[in-house]
Amino acid sequence: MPPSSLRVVYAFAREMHPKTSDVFIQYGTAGFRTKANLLEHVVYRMGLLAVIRSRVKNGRTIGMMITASHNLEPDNGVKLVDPDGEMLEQSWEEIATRLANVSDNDLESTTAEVIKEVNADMALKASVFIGMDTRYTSPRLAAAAANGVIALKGTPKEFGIVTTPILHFCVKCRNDNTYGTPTEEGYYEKIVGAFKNIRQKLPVSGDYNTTLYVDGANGVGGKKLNIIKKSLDGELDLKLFNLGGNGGKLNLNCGADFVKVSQKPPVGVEHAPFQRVASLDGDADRIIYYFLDDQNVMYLLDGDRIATLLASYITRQLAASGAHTLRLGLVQTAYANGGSTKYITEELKVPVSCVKTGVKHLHHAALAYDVGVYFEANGHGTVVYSDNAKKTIARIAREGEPEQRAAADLLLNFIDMTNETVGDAISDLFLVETVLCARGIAAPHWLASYQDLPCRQLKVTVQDRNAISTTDAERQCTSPEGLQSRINELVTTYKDGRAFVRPSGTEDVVRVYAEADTQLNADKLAAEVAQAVFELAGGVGARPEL
Ligand code: G16
Repeated sequence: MPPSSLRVVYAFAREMHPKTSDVFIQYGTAGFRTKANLLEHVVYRMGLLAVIRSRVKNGRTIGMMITASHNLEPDNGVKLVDPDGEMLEQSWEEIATRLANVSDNDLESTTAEVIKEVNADMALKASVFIGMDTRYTSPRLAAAAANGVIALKGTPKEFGIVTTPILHFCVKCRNDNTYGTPTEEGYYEKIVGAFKNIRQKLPVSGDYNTTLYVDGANGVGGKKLNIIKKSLDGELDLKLFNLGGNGGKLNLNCGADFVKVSQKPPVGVEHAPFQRVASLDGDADRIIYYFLDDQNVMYLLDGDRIATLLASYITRQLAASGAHTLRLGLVQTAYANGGSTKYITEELKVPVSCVKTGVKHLHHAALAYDVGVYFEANGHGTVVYSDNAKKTIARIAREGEPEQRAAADLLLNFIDMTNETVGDAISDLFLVETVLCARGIAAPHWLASYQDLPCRQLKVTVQDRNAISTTDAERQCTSPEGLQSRINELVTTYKDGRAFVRPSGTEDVVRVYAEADTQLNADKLAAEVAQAVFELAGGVGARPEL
């Protein structure tokens, strides 16, 4: 494409998606996220960038997802998906931020600059897959995305309303046809098909029962499970709640983030004692389990629990199949409960690494293992298998001793059931249900594997959340001055105390995490740290209360 034809980039921007706000916006933990009415020009520009990225990747397909995932309804967002279905390469985040913030008048020249900088061959074809969540603002933004793609003569393909992980899956399949078929149906065939296959081999046993309640967060995940439910032939009896009707609002007092952070059951879900419930978030890239006992006390089975459940099952299957050379490792963030990390290292004897918040960081670290299990405590995670692991397991399934073959064969189904591109609530749900069924256990048994330290998460609003900077996988805070030493002082006054603060990359807040020996102490420590943030980092609004 000759540079003169970039004129259309400016024309589209001025005519259809003008920049109407001067609020600076940054590519954060999972793309751009803010109030939906501030995003149209940003999404249009990301359409341009997706085309450039596709050309830099030799015409391979790039994904664009319109979603603000766990955020409330008035927000929206956009993120780019790389050809292997992974999050956008981090070095491009700065380019994305630059392009999103220039004035309309500078857009044409900045686009030309970026093309030159990344050495994109604009004569190549470019392909962009676009998906969106159920927010009422999403269709308009998806149209802006498509216009961005068209402005640079790329080919957009719109998937309509899909979960974020379905879009990641389709991008991967489009670029690697050995992974599956790049359609929503192709996703169901692979993930649900593998679950049904595995169920043929693993009869229901012990205390496991096939009924699962699901909190759909009034988002897209519940709707897709409603489609899947019809094909499950009783292998799993899904009872679905919060499907978006009856006035239920997206992520409001329900969904994985609400359940994890508030440590309360969601509204809109029926409860039966000891019945396990899976809570999804708005775009179904996170999942949390919980149950209530006969006194209505709630027990949370969060991302750490899911990670340990999956890691221990895979470890056993690898041992049973004789694949001793394959190295399994687990990746967590600073939010991982101290109880889980102790259990992983001391009981499971699995290597564990800690990285910064954000699936992009976890995913990358997990690739260092033959089998990398990664989960954030908030329920965002999956398992990735190296080519070597897949080949080794497939070889054993063909050539091993009969018992080894059976274990390897189950693992192959397990791998097929896994969406390796990103954390996926639906795929994770089937993985968890498979392991619980294989072990013949109910949720209380799962919970008993280790004890969590009581913890609390809070949010503090400050003038500029970037006043907080961190190091050591966000466990230490380097600015503002004096905050870390204050946190250190506070932590030492509590038994088993631990706390950290970090700026959110998806909401305009500073997050505070604390754990201690009792819930009361964890709550107090979190509140004291929140006050320190408020005082030293320019808090606005009401001072956090003790
Ligand atoms: C996104 C990211 C997650 C992250 C979460 C919160 O989740 O994908 O990795 O843990 O935001 O991030 P922060 O604390 O920076 O706001 P989701 O489900 O909203 O896409």
